[in-house]
Formats: sequence, C-alpha cells, structure tokens
Amino acid sequence: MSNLVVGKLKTLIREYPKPVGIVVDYDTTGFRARAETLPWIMIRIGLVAALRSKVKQGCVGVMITASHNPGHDNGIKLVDPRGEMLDQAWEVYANNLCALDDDAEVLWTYLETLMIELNIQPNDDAIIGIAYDNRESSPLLASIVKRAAQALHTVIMDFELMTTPQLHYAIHCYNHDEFHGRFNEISYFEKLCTSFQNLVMITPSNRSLESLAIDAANGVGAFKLAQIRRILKKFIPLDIYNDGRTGHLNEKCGADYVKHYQIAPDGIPLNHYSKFCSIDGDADRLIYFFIDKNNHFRLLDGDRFSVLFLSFLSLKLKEAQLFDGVKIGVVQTAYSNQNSTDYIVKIMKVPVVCVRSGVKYLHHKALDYDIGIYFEANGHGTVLFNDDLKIKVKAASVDQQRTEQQRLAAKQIHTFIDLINETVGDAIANLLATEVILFILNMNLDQWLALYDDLPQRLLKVTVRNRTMIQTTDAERRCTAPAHLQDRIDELVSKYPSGRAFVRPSRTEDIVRVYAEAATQIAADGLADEVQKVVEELTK
Ligand code: G16
Repeated sequence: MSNLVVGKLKTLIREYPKPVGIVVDYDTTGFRARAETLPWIMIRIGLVAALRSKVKQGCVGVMITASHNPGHDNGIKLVDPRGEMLDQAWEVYANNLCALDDDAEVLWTYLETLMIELNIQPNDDAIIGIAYDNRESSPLLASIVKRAAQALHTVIMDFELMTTPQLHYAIHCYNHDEFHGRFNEISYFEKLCTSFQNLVMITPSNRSLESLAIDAANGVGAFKLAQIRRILKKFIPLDIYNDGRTGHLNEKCGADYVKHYQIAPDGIPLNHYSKFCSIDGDADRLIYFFIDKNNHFRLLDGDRFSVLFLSFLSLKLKEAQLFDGVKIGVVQTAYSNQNSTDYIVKIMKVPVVCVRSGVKYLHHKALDYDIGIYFEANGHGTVLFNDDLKIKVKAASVDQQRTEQQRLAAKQIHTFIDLINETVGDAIANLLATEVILFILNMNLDQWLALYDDLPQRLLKVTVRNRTMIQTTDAERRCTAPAHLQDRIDELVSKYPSGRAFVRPSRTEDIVRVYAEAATQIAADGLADEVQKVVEELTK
C-alpha cells in the first residue's frame, strides 16, 4: 500500500508543486487565495478529507469556493459528517500537512504517524462528497482533491455544481439514516419548497406574496434559485438578476458588496420592485434592501434577520402556549449594531452572546439553547432547534386538547423548522423563511426596518504590510497588538457619543477591517477614518 500511495503522491506533486517559502493557515473559511496558487493545497486537503472520513466512518464534504471573493480567487473547506464545519483539531492536521516539505515520502511518513495515532488503517473505508461553485478554476481544483483522496482508498461522490449550504445539507443527510438516502439535490429542493408551500397554505390569508428581485452575485446560487423559482412559481414570483449569464462573479453585486458599500448592486431594475435581496457567491449569505419613499437605499442585514426570526418564533411559541420554559438565545459578533443588541436584550428580553467572527463560532454557541438564533451582520447565519423542542412542537401541532389556534401556531413552527437548513447559514433557505415570515406577520420591509433604528456605522478595508501584526481578544472587540493601538482607539472612541470601534485582521482577504459606529453618519465616518490612520501609523 505505502509504495502505491507514495507513487501516486509523487505524480501529483510533480504536476502541482508547492511554491517555495509559502505559508498558509486553515481557518474558519478553510484555505482561500488566488486560484493559481492553490493546486498543491488540494493534494493535502484531499488526504485530510480521506483520513477524516476513515476516523468518523462517515462521508466528509469538500467544498471548492471562495464565496464572496473575486472570481480569480478560490478556496477549499471541509464539512464534517454531521454537516457542520470541520472539527478545529483537524485544522491543525491540515496546517501540518501544508507545512511539510514537498516530498511524497515526507507526506506519507506524516500520514502514517497520524493513522497510528488515530487508530486507522490506510485501507479502511473512506467516502467524500465533493462540490464546487461556478469559478473557472473549480473543476481542476476538485479533480486534484479527488486524485489525492483516491490515493488513500476513498470513494468519491461527485456533486459538481452546488452551493456551500447544499453540500452541508447533503453530507448531513448522507450520514443520518432517517433521511433514507435523500442526500441529492432533488431532496434539498423538496425540503425547501414543500415546507414553504405548506406554510403558505396553512396560514389563513387572502393575500398573495409580492415579487422579490434577487441579485444572485453571478454565482452558483443563480442556477439553484432558477429551479426553486420554477417549483414555487404559483406561490411567489422570484425574479433573478446577476444570474451569471453576462456579469462577473461578485463584481459590483452580491451580499458582501451591498453590505460593505451600503448601495444597491449593479444589474437590477430598482424601479420595478418594492423588495430586493442579494446573496453571495456560494449562497450562504443573504441581505435584503429596498428604496424608501424618499428615494433612499435601506439595508436589512444579518442583525435584522435575528430580530425578525426571533419575533416570529416568540410570537408563535406564545400563541401555541409553548413559550414558557423554552430557552431562546441570540448569538452575534462585534459587527452587530449596538441598537440591534439593545433591542433584543431590552425590548425582546432575550439574551445575546457575542463571539468572534466566523460562523463556526456562532454555530457552536447557538447549540447551548433550545432555539439558538445566530446571524453575522454580513447575513451569514441560521437557527438551531434542539431535538426535545422539535418533539414538543410536533406533539402540540396535533394535540386535540389544544385550541385550533394553538395547534396552528405549533404547526407553523414545526413546518418552519423544516424550511431551515440547520447545518449552516443558507441564503436560499433564509430567503424563503424571510418571505414566509413577512407573509404570516403581514409585514412589509418598511415595517421590518422600523422595529429599531440602526446606529450609523462604517466599515473600512485597510491594506497593511502584514495583517497578522494585529492581534485581538474579547471576541475580537479589543486589540492586544501592536502596542498602544487599543489605547489610541479607546481615546478616539471616547470623543464620540455612542461611539464604538474595533479593528481585526480579515481571514478571507489580505486586509485589516475597521468598524466604527456613532450617533451620526458623519461621526461614524470620522471615527472610522481616525482609527484607520492609527492602524496605518502603527503597522508601518
Ligand atoms: C466567511 C465566514 C464568515 C465571516 C466572513 C468574513 O464568509 O464564513 O463567518 O464572517 O468570511 O471573514 P473575514 O472578515 O475574516 O474576512 P464567506 O461567506 O466569505 O465564507
């Protein structure tokens, strides 16, 4: 076996050598960089995926995408058998393999040591499910991962073009018997569309759903949304723009662009609709927006989804007489607007926890609750429901001791749970969930926005010599390096009423992010600019 593996690795390394002196780091988003620099990494990740599958005796997912990054970038991340992000301990193995010399014997020695440590054999069964987004570089990178994994006796399930959340869901279903082999794309569409239709049908109303214009970032989500549009055409008109036929991926469009610049994307007819949304390149983030009666652009970001989903679930739990005893919590990051946190804690009386950026940290924390709602301000998030809660809600929906209204509310929650993709943030599932909540609550975007007022904010990207010079603590709200940076930020913040600012290195782009909020837009802009200057000065 060892000679065979070493031989295959030698061939791969010859074809895709590791550039000299390169250092990489597997983080919350996996590996992400210019696509042409990635092939050698694919070899290592194919090997890690195979080992992870052998250890877990389940299917592991491999997603090739760089999400919101420009089309020339690409990346890779692994999905654990439960459908969640890769276990953090395994990020270390991925990094160790990448740090080794570009020599098949050296790689094999490391793999052998690891297999002994993990008590697995090279020829133990392994299976990986692989998918990619619509970047030009994706099929080649996927083919390298497959070849490397196959060197370790691995069966490949090739899902080809999929969104990241679709792959997470497929992996979850593959590894859970109760889904009876429903791990293909059709079962994903069925889950979403059937629960959406059911929710609309069981809700007494003589209204119909208004058209929604979707900016699909010219990404893979556009192709998937086209299928959803077809299935749901009698229930909701979904019009898809930036659908990948002409424009470039994430260029002046997509959820990240809209959130960052707080402007409408190119390529969407603003006069024709009353509501819009943007998804990102791999369809895991969602942002809503509209143009108000004063012709101003109005944004509804991830914080707003937390508030909307929480309002809906609290109301329905109360109507179903199930609210008491249910532990609900919201998880946010430092980017969440202070007024959203205050609204959830002070008005809705629901606890909020702040964790560092990266959905896996939010997901992990949300598991502490019966209902854990988590969204990053950038629109990445979902809702987690624990099993006891699901059983309770299902029983209440058919409990004849309850009134019809109570049963209906329980049934609405039960069906809503089906609509949610609990494995990871899913822009398409969340879009349908948002539409159906607005329908059930009879709300428009103006009313949703009016629940609370955001504090004006500004987010800047700052290019520095070496972004790892910035180190943070306290859920990335404070800096520990370089020296004096935090003191200078504190001093600046103290000059601005309702001021708050923080600085953190991005893990997906070679930049530092500066966030500031304050009582007025001029003040938020001023604070962000001043913090940027300090960052530039102290990282020279
Ligand atoms: C990824 C992560 C998100 C994170 C975002 C931005 O999103 O999954 O949790 O918030 O990157 O990260 P950073 O500010 O470190 O660049 P995506 O949609 O790009 O995969």
